[in-house]
Amino acid sequence: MSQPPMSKPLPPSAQKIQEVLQHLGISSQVLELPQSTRTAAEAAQAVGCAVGQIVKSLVFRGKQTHKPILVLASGANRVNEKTLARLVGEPIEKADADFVREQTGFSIGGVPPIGHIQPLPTYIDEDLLQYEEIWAAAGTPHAVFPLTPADLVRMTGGTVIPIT
Ligand code: 5CA
Repeated sequence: MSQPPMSKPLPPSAQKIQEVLQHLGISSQVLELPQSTRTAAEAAQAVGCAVGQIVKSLVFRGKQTHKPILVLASGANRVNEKTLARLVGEPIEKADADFVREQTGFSIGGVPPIGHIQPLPTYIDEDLLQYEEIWAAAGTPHAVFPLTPADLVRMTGGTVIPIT
């Protein structure tokens, strides 16, 4: 596992994402930054991109089945829960912090689009597809990685939808 020279080892959650990327054949390097990347706005500021280029990994929960749903939304967008409910086939609600950790293995602010403890049904905001490069969380609130929208679709097997 090669790191750039002089860089510190990644914390375990970020290292896991680096390894998942390598397994998937994606050459992207996870960056552990001194600045917070906990929110989309902070992540955009930290990497110097538009907030719309940040991939928010949002976990929802089916109100009836309690099944998890992962939505990968542009940092610029709010998810329309009615649209999502229609797609999922049941009313949904925003997951709480415990549910997010139980279902993904990661804490809010660092939830990545891949590498969860189980596969999650995944929906991808079509607005992310307009960018050449986007950035996603890599397991911690200080770790991110760049990727293309095509990589995001391929690595998650997610369904691209209008989310707003
Ligand atoms: N690291 C950045 C992107 S690189 C990140 O994780 N952004 S995020 O948008 O995907 O994650 C923060 C999101 O977690 C918020 O948009 C919000 O939807 C959700 N969130 C924050 N606090 C809570 C909370 N207490 N309960 C449930 N969801 C929360």
